[in-house]
Amino acid sequence: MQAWKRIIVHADMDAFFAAVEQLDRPELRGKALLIGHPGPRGVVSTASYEARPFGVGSAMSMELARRRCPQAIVVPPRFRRYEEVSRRIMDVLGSFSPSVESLSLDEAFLDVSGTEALFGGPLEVGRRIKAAIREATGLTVSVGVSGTKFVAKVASDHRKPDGLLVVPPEEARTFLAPLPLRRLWGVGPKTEGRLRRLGLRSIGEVATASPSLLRAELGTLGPHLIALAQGVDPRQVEPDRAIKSVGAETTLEEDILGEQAIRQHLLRAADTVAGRLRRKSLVARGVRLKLKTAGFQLLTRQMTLEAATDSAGPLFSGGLQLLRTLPLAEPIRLVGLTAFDLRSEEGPLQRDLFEAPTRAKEKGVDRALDEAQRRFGPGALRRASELE
Ligand code: TTP
Ligand code: MG
Repeated sequence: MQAWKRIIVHADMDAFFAAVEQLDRPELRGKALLIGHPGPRGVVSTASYEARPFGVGSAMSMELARRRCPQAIVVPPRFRRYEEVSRRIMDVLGSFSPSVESLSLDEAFLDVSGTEALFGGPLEVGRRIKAAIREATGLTVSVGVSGTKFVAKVASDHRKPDGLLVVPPEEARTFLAPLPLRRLWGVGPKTEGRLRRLGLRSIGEVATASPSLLRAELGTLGPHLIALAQGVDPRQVEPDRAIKSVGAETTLEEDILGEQAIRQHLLRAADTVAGRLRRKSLVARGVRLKLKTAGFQLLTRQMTLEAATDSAGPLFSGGLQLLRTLPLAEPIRLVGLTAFDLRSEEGPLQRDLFEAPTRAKEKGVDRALDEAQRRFGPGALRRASELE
């Protein structure tokens, strides 16, 4: 048996939008659903598996879908909810590997090479991912595991819904051979037509086709398709670039002296940073203060907060605590505050079970500030403490 050089997982949620609706509204479970707007111009985002045997699915006009499946219940989409569930899914995937590349709300690649000691071999890691997603969201996912992105993706689709298929690298070519041309990445209706005119009818036939013939017909796409058909795909999983920190700093028009003066700028920076965190649905556990003296000396201090936050209050108090540890004899020309140690707000580990009762109120104030800034521009509203 050939060793696995890489273990690539592709995970794709089953009937994602429809499954979330059935999760949230038990009366919809087991029913044919069309997710989309009911009007004459409406388009189907997805159909529940109960509706699919009627020949309805994504991107079809709602009108046609309703004709084909008149008993289907039409449910308008709730994107914010799907995003929320998606964040939870991506957090779960992130607990299996730092190398997660999300392709859409419900789909991602993971490179889990080298995690065998932790999560077991290809089949075991697939099982664990499925169980962890079900546990965290109540939803089913289909998972494909192989040595390349392409084969992992085809494999996840092969046993949908709730599927798990492992294709060892040495079996990839045999696995792909009988599949239709359209399953090759980069083959749409046009390319399919060209391949057919060359007498090719399956992926297996592309795998053994003459490279020069395919190059003449398709240019560089030709050899690329042959490689894919042979199960060769060098593309790496490209992890989503994580945002490491969110900061705000101001270079002052006039140097300032002393804690009172610096406080004002600190609060403003905390508000800006908190607003940015909320817009990105992130919470921060770390806060860093940065000051530059009139003599261009850089002073920085950082600390860990008691709880992760996206509110200006805790960021400001953290900054203030740090400020008090610094010698403030010299005038200051720059004040900056940075939030770090970030995670997504909806993550399973981040929810603060023992939220302080004041937090809801804090959140209300923060939202009002966000809204005012959106409507009237930055600085539209000031906290009373800032005006003191
Ligand atoms: P898909 O993963 O393509 O479809 P799906 O999850 O609904 O079903 P499957 O079990 O076959 O994976 O897309 C994920 C979600 O993206 C889907 O639930 C709705 C949305 N979507 C659209 O809004 N329009 C589209 O054309 C497609 C393909 C998907
Ligand atoms: Mg899906």
